[in-house]
Amino acid sequence: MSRDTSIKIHRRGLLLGAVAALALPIPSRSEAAPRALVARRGKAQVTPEGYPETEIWGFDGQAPGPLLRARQGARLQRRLVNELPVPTSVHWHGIRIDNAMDGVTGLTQAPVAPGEIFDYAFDLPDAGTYWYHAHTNSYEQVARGLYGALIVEEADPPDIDREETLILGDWRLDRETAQIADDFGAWHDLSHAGRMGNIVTTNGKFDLKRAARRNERLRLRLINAANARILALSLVGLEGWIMALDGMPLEHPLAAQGALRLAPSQRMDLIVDVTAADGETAHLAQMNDDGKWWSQVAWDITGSASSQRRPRPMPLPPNPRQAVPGVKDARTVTLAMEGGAMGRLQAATYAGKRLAFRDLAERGQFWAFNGTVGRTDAPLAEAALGETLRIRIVNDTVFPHAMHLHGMHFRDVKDDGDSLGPLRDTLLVQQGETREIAFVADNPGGWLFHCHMLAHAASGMTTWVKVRDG
Ligand SMILES: [Cu+2]
Repeated sequence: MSRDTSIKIHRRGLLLGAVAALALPIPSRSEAAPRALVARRGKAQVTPEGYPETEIWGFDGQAPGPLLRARQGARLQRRLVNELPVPTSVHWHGIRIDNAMDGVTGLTQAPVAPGEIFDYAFDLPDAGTYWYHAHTNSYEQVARGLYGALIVEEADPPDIDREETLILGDWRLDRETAQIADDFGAWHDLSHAGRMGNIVTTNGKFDLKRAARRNERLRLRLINAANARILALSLVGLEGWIMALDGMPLEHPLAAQGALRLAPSQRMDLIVDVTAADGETAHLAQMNDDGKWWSQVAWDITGSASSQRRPRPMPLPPNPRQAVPGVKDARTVTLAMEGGAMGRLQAATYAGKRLAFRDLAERGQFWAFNGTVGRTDAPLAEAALGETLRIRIVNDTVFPHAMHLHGMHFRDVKDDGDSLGPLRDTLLVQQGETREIAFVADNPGGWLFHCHMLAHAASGMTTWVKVRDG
């Protein structure tokens, strides 16, 4: 029996959990409590050495939080312990998860109050690069540092020398004190491009330095944990391939050339060879539109791993359920995005009332989906279990938006369904652009669908999709 089938059976078992619970043996007292993941205050050296430390909120007091690693098919369990002064929750971004574990307060769970706990336990059906982050007032909590990497290892991993997980964060710090600017929800951020920082870190460090050898083969797992910043990255002294996007392997890896664009919450797995010579420095760089670049991560090259480069890598092993069949005949739902500064939104419905744009603005609400601000009781769409659904996203605003679907990955639809893009969980939709996505609604429950520019999500760009249970 293939692993694919056994996972499906296990998932089915989970769905029946509510009914079957009475028949299950009561866990013995000796059963250990899950490992803790403590949301609490901490300090971090976000700025270069010599500058003051920054007070952050982080999982286990660190930003980023601990790197979580598990094998594909394993079950991950963590007890969230909330030692923050405010309620919180954890979303396991990109995991095709049991709905009750998705961490969205108000939709899949109640907020975890200060001093309280919540036990997360879920299966990991897919290998790949994922991350976890607070999903309660996330425009503030993620900006304060409540995020970390979640790596799910393939049973049959690629042949590399070593891997590095690189999680990029964007901090808005007061230039005098190096403390986080507490202007969360500032109207300019809500109504324009979101909360941009003034320092971009890798694994919490402003200038991450590493060592490598010539012709060494590295797997780089890139994660954009920024609130709103779309990263344009490039490789200097490294050459290789894009192997996976948002955790999901590409059937045909792409050459990693030019600007590697990573919208908020997106991930990219690269396999790269060090082509810089002994004594040189290789870089993961940020670049601007003019092609100018500056170092984000630097690898000092000493010695060589082999005398020549290795052959091109094989694609990563596919995850289960990567196919999206029946797209051409699938039902299509439209999501019209409007609002923001310099937009055309005249009025929209907010909390059941039709309000003019200036009245919405007074309430800090600047964006609408299909004429409605924020999540309502009724979902954007309700799908039958297993139905393939298309969503046409019309961006009638002058800003790009990174649309993230919880619980299921989608493909973007090209040529009216004749070709499909890579399987992803977050799609960057540029200003004025119309894009279409399609996914198999095979995960029952209520799933958030929102902009991952987190200030936008808090200012109207949040809706949800309901998948019926059978
Ligand atoms: Cu947005």
